[in-house]
Amino acid sequence: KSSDSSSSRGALIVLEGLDRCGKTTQSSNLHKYLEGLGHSAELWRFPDRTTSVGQMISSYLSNESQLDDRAIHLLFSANRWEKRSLMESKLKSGTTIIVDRYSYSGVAFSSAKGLDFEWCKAPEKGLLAPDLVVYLDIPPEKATERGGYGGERYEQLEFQKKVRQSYQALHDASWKIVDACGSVKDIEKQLQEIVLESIGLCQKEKPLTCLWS
Ligand code: T5A
Ligand code: NA
Repeated sequence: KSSDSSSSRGALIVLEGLDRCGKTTQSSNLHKYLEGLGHSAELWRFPDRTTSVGQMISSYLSNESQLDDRAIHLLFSANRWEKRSLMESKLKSGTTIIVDRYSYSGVAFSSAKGLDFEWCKAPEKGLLAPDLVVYLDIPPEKATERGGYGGERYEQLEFQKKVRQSYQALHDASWKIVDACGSVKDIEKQLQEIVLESIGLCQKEKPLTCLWS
């Protein structure tokens, strides 16, 4: 099989974890690193607050509006569905996409509120499955000590403890758990290694699949 990178697809790389685990820092550094190596790569994030659905989510997260738990869950999912076809075409054209939060956040945060786990997973079915999920693992107590904590709706210690348990029920073979308590540089090095490996597999024509596979 061909490993010619000009005709092969990009990788879908997702970063997950509790609030303040360092996803944004790491996904941005990773994006710069891949571009520096000459890869075609984009940095995405969910919620994507730029769309009209995203603006409803943003207002909910900053406590400016109230929504039923199931309604906000479905909005988070809709916010991923509205980007699905663009995601697929980018990946097929050879662009690697690094995504800061994805369906796993959707399920982990909503099920931590007490919603049924399978009900939470259902609307994500059919979205593209990541090639790699990097879970930045931080004890909830440690995350609260980081900059800017407490500004948004879900940034509360007891809730984050439940979110961490929900995440543990979502692990599958595509996950790599990385200790998020090390230095930014240390974590960055680990990510670079596992991400390059994942991009390499996609260049060898690993098929694109859908959740929940
Ligand atoms: N949500 C999201 C749902 O409920 N359902 C869904 O479907 C989705 C997609 C918003 C909220 O929405 C929920 C989850 C969230 O509660 P968000 O906008 O991504 O999601 O908000 P956060 O995840 O909280 O994003 P943050 O930017 O706040 O946190 P990050 O990205 O994890 O962390 P980062 O990189 O900004 O770093 C936080 C701080 O720590 C420092 C940084 O300098 C910064 O001050 N830091 C470190 N300090 C020490 N050592 C390190 N290794 C560090 N790395 C970073
Ligand atoms: Na947050």
